Amino acid sequence: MEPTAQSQRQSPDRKKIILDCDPGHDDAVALLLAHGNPDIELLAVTTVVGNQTLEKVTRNALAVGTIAGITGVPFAAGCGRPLVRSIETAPDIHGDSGMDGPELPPSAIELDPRHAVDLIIDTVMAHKPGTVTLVPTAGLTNIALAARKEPRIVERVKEVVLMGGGYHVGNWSAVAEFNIIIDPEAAHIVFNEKWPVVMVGLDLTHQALATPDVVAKIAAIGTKPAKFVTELMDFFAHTYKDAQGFDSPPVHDPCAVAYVIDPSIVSTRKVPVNIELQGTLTLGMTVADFRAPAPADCHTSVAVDLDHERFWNLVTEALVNIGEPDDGGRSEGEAGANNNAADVERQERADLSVGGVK
Ligand code: PIR
Ligand code: CA
Repeated sequence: MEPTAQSQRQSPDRKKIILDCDPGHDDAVALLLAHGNPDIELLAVTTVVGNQTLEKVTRNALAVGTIAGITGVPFAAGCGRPLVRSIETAPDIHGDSGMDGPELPPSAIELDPRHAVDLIIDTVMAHKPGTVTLVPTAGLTNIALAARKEPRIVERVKEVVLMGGGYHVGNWSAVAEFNIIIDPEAAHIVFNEKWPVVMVGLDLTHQALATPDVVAKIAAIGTKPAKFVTELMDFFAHTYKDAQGFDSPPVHDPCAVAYVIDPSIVSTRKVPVNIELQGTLTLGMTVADFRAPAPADCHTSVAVDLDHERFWNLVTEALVNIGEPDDGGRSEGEAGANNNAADVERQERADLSVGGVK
């Protein structure tokens, strides 16, 4: 039987996440995936300096939330600079706005007055222990400060599933990844607290390529949010080609969300990981020690292999579920709650195009 928009509705025990991000082309896709997937309950969206200044990435987050029709989810701005180092942004990859390419609408979402660190703490403390997953897809400044300001969150958080690092790959230096190297001290704090940490690093995310057939499937959905994603991917493809010689751009951040939705899409390996803070050539390296079986108290693991087809199906299905938020198909801002004829038709079109026999 074909799934309908109805059967795509929220499951009873959705996974609660806080997305801490710096949109960012791939952060935008991560936010759309989190919002549009029926198994995720997005509790809060927080921003931090990274791909661009705090002001720019916060504006971008609000614009993505507006395009997706997100309501009832608090958005809060966090740290405007790393703990110790000076600000380093990535305009060569993400452009001057931090999310160059598509035109951005004015925000229909009002920013929460709290600092992101306080929103993270309030949200974790307001929920039962072991129920909230933190999903950082940017530098770890907010998360590190939250752990320092309210240490009780460390035991309370279910796990930290972060996009960052790489056990064999770097992108901002030969051995370091951007999200870690821009605030290595914050990363050190996060990796050394005793909460479970899943590092979804470049080893994994370089498998999440937005190939032309993937982008064509997204374009075929035909909605404004889907078109927005294709425009993001178009810009990202060009900068990734110019800066790093990729034929198709790796879409890092939604991989962390995909792991939360369905861990079977991302294989992981338990291994001790620590952050290089002293190295002259290796600052910010995520050093994983694979020499022996991981000790029993090891609380870190790294992502290894991605199921490319199922990953992109999740992204595509989320966009189908989001539908056309402006056309009246959406009420109350519940992910996947659309249930009009146009949505059913879109779902059917996507069923034909996603992962189908070629
Ligand atoms: C991507 C990013 C930064 C630099 C490059 N070259 C590519 C951003 C993405 O948003 C992602 O979270 C992470 N940092 C990948 O390094
Ligand atoms: Ca990011």
